[in-house]
Amino acid sequence: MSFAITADFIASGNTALLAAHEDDYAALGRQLERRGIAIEKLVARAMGYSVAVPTWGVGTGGTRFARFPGPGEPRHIHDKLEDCGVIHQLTRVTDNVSPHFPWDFVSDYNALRQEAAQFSLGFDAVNSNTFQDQKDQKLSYKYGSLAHADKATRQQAVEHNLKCIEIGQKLGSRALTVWIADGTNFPGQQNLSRMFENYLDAASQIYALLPRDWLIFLEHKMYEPAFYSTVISDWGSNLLAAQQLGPKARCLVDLGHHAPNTNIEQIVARLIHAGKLAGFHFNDSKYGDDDLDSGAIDPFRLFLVFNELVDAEMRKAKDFAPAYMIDQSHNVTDPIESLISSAIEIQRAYVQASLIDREALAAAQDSNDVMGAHKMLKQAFITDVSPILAEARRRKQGPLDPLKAYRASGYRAQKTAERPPVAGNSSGIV
Ligand code: AFD
Ligand code: MN
Ligand code: MN
Repeated sequence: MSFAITADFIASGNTALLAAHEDDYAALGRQLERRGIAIEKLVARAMGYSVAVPTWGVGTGGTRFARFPGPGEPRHIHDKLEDCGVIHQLTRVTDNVSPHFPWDFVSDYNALRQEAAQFSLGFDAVNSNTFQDQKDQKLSYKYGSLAHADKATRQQAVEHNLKCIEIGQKLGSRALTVWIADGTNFPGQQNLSRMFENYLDAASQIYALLPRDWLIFLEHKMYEPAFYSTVISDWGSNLLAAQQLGPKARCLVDLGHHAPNTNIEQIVARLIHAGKLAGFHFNDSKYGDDDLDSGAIDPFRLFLVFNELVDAEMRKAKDFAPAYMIDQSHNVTDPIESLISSAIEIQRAYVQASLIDREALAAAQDSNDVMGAHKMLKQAFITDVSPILAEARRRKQGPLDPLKAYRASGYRAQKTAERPPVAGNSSGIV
């Protein structure tokens, strides 16, 4: 029988922290009341929020230089689900996982769905992988996949995506996320227009076979592994592709996939306007696709993204139903700690953005009260909503302090004993 964190353990941890929490919660409640905000409404919003965890995020990540495996790493999708279960148990905000294939291939997906349900987990978007060659694969993706110059290679990549959909249907998923690494490293290596057309042709074959209630999420990324040109490099190319494919195609925003200093929240606003926002891969970065923990580097930017999202939600923007997912690489931390912390930071940004009085903000904007409008955003951002997040967790039988509970549980040490290290796995990505 493998080790698990119990409800009793969480409850007894909370007992010791309860008096201080109640004090903080009451104080914040009084402060918000003076600002005309009912704290209960915010707790309800925090309780209703959910963000999916990527199955690949619970393994230790790395760079192209090295990977330093951590103790007790998950060896396969079954261990990954167990770890994702703990993240949900301790945050009460990550009730879905986003699997990646072929990394998470198994023989029985109905059984996998049951297994996930035992951890109160469901499945979010399925991710295809045509950026690596797999063992026994007929044609190589070295020079591309859906945009490859060779038709048979494009076809192979289409078939892999169709297989992902088939698996996703068994798992209860409703979307396919497609990120391709296709691009070039040398000017002249390929015809830039033809690559895009090849991509559109291949993607439309996947689109044509999407189940009725499914969406396809197209993920853009400016560079890496291609360093001169990438086929779906930015939100412009992404939007063009999504528009050409049809209403079930939407654009996924990975926060790390833009040029430095790009105004990501404005891109989000544009995609909302077009009814084409698929959702997010949350992470944080300083220089590029760093895949650092959400809110670790620039929490204000995360907040500004949520400002657009809450605004769209409040005004009931058309076709607005974003899928929230995390996409991070945890190279120097325990991935479970990083994902716990990130999920809470994302939920925090959502609650902070919910503090804004939208009518008052619009009035300030209409009268060109620049400082007044700016201060409304800033005041929301600097409000410490931690007691609201803690209360939301407590009401769902979660811990007041998830990191403290995780460390005290001894989960990692237990798993280190249960999971012998996998030999020979030194690749940078998980
Ligand atoms: C890429 C993308 C993407 C992909 C992942 C694989 O962000 O979402 O699935 O890395 O690890 O950079
Ligand atoms: Mn991503
Ligand atoms: Mn990425």
